[in-house]
Order: sequence, then structure tokens, then C-alpha cells
Amino acid sequence: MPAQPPVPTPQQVAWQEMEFIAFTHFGVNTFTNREWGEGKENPKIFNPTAFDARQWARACKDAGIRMIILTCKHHDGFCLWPSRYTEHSVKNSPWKDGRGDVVKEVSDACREAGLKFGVYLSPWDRHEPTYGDSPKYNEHFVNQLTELLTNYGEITEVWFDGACGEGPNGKKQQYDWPAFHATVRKLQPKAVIFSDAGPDVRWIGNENGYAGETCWSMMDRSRVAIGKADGKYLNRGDPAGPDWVPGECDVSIRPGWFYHADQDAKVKPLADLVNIYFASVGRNGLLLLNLPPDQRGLIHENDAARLRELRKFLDETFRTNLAQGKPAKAAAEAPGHAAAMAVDGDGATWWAAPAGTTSATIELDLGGPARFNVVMVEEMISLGQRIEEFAVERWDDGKWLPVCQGTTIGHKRLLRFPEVTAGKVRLVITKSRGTPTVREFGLFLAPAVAK
Ligand code: FUL
Repeated sequence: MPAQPPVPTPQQVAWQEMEFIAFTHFGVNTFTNREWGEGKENPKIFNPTAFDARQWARACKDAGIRMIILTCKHHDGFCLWPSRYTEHSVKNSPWKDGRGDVVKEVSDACREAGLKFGVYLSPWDRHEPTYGDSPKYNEHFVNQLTELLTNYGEITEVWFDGACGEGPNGKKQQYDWPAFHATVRKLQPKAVIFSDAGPDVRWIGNENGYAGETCWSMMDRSRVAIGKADGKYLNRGDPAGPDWVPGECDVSIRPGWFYHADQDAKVKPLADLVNIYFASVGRNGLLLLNLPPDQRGLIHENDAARLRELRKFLDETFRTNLAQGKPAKAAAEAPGHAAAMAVDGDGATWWAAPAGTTSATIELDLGGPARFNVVMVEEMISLGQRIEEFAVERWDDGKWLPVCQGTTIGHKRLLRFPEVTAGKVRLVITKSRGTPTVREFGLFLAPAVAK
């Protein structure tokens, strides 16, 4: 273990609290029906007929999503804002007679709806002639990044795709990551930077939306080469890692990242989205769910309807925490951190074991038989991620029986199991890399989801 185990920055804590955020892949690919454009598109094909960023924001807000990350430029190089540094952009499209700015409209709609806004800017650019001519292209990229980070208000996340394709004549582009990061730090010091290796937020190592069952927010950044990352390492993190870089789980609600009309009937079923939620938010990750706007410039009805179903399921599941406010006692507790603080519904307080202890038990009296099929445990991550192994047990006819067990917790761990009934429950922490803390403990009854 590093001498000083890492802890999150205040920005990383705020980021983690968002839990559920959205991606919107939109651009020339929406109109060419492709996933990766070549950069040779005629900008005139970009012409959404009913573009309405407020509709995107509303669909997200209603689903409990907290931020939209927009693909301001994908690998095709087409810019959704009128960049001074290229002609491959909305300014040469018929949309709003070339005077439109998707980045402006989406960022404004987010602010109006109380959502955060983030930008995806692909370093790989198949249009830009300087791509492959490393210093020149890096300057071009920093110029574009500067436009995005200067003209659109507060940016909460900057998403750097690791893809690095070949340039013209087979030239290899070397990205100047230190310069890219320095630009973000200078212009938007509160933003978190995403890439395979952070520095603030890491890719979870797959595009299915699944974090590892064991998932540490720590990793060793020096072990990860951007664009060539070891997916398994990113999926689980590294308990011995010296860097705090929590995982973000990106996945699309449809098979593709961009909209394709022939996928209208392939929006993921509710059961899949629920599984993804439990495997991302429920495994110490953030869920970054892609909702690709269509050729009208709207989130399609089918996607919006599915989001509403997901929200309904989450509301029904998490509305009542059966453990909240119930009498709690711990085998031991640190001064000022009583067991009751783990079930007070207050994220600012937490139970802690006495300094130096690495195992502990918290027992709850539910005051009569309660039915539940979901357990939630949260650590106070601002102090670090420590718990390595835990179990939940129920009191049944004079003995404790197992309900569920897990390894890491972090910001939030959710476990599902067939419904049980119990009047008394205990959380048993069997292994921890430091003094364990529990910010909140929960028991819930989730409705059945049709398969
Ligand atoms: C990948 C890209 O190549 C995909 O098109 C998509 O943007 C995904 C989120 O990241 O690297």
C-alpha cells in the first residue's frame, strides 16, 4: 500500500455524486448512417430538421441524468461549433444558414435545465490536413480545445478518446497529452479530465457499461498507455495504485454510438439497462449512457420512453430505504461517528470504526419483518476507499444467515438477490485496507423487471 493512500479531489467527489450522466453522439455520421466518418463528408449533409437541445435536456433531466457530454468533434473532424480553425463544421452546413452552433445550444439547454455540460473532442481527426504532423496538429487541437473551453461557460468534464489512427501518407500522430491537460487546467480548473488513464477519471475498460465486481478507484497511471490500455486492469482498478482515478462506464442505449434508423427497434430493453445500472453505479462507477440524437436533431421517442421506464424502476426501487432511521449498533465506533450515522440518510455524516480496526459489524433492528432484495453500502470516499470484503446477514430463528456478500464498495455498492424477509440485519466488514467507514447503508425492495 502506498505510504499515503490516495484520496479524491473535491472535483472527483462532486463528479462521483452525479452517478448517472449522458453521452450524445451527433454529427455528420448521423446523416451518413456511419459509425466512423472519413472526414471527406460534404458539410452540407448536416441538416437536422427539428433540432431542439431543450428536448435532449428534458429527456435527460426526467431520467435523473445529471450531465450531457456532447461529441463536439468525432473522428471525422466535423465540428458542431463554428471553429475558426477548420471549414469542416456547422458553419458550412445549411442548418440555420450556417449560423448555428450545436455546442452553444446544448450547453445553454443544460444550464437552463440544471444539468452539467461536458465536451468530447476527438484527438483523432480524419479531416484535418495537419493530422500526423505532430507539433502542428497538436497546436491545432489546443486551439480547438481553447475555443470549447472559453466560449461555452462552465465545462464539467473533458472526454479524450484514446483512438489514434493513421494520418495522411501513413504518418503517425504523437498526441501532446501534457499540453492538452494543461489547457484544461488553465481554462477550466474545475473540470475533470477523462481518458484511459485519467488523470481524473478513467475508462472502465469496456463499452458494455460494466465495472468489475471488485472495483477500486485507485490505479497506477504509469502502467496505462492511452489508446493501448489493458481493459482488465481498468475494469478493476488497483488497490495498491498511487493515483485516485475512478471509473466511468460508457455504453450506448442502442447497438451504435450514432443514430441509425434501422436500430429504432433495438433500443436496449429495460432489463438490460437495469443490469447496466447495477453493474456501473452499483459497482463504484459512473454510468455514461449514450443517447444518439436522430436526423431531426431529437432524442428518438423509443429512447426517451425507455429512459422513462428506467427512471420509474429506479424511483420505485430507491424511494424507501427500509434501514433508514432504524436503531443501529456497532461492535465499536470512533468518537463522533456512531452507527446511527450510517442510516441517517445524511451524506455528510458517517459511521467509522475506531482508528486501526480493520473489521467491524453494524447491527440493525428493523422493528418487524421487512422484505427486501437490494442492499446498498457506501463508503465515505473523501477519506479513501478501504473496504475489501463484506457480507450482509439476516437474523432468522436464533441464528445469522447469509444474504449477500461483496468485495469493494467505494462510493456505492448495490447487490441484488432473491427477496428475503428479516427483522434484524447486520453488515459484517471482514477485511479492510484501513479503518472502515460507512456513509450510508440501505435495504430496498426492487420491483420485478420483465425479461
Ligand atoms: C470510441 C470511438 O471510436 C467510438 O466511435 C465512440 O465515440 C466511443 C465512445 O469511443 O473510442
